[in-house]
Amino acid sequence: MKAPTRIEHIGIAVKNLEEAIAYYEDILGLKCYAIEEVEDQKVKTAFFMVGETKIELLEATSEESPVAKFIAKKGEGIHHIAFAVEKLDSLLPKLESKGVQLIDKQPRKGAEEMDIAFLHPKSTFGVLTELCEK
Ligand code: CMX
Repeated sequence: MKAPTRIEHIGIAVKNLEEAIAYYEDILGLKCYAIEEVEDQKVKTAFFMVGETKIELLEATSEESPVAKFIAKKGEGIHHIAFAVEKLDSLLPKLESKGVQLIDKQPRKGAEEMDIAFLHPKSTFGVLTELCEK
């Protein structure tokens, strides 16, 4: 596989988006440049640029949201890491043939109009991994 080109973003699960945004802006001095709801993922997201990488804050919009389940089980904190990749659609079957458990067998649309696919944390040493392509 061609190696990922960079860490696209780090996803952080929070209970309250507004309170978390205030921390990143007022204490760390970053600027929230976008807030977006991703309906099919049942999350509201807030984005910050840090160099080439983004921080993506995630607040659940429903109790069935993966983020709500994550917080109920593990509490707030780092939820996933997202790598920028090329040719995501042809990459997924290659990963599957190497034994990686795919959550998404086909790329789908995520925040910021990216094509995304998740890999199951059980096959990635405990880290929910997102692959994304602009
Ligand atoms: N990181 C690491 N481990 C995780 C995890 C995470 N974010 N989420 C769940 N797990 C672990 C659980 O702890 C559990 O482990 P054990 O079996 O050892 O207890 C196991 O995975 C199964 O978890 P679960 O609570 O039973 O939850 P589900 O199986 O229903 O779902 C997952 C788990 C990863 C498949 C699901 O959360 C998912 O599909 N995630 C991808 C989509 C997503 O997270 N979207 C939100 C972000 C949207 C965006 O960025 O746009």
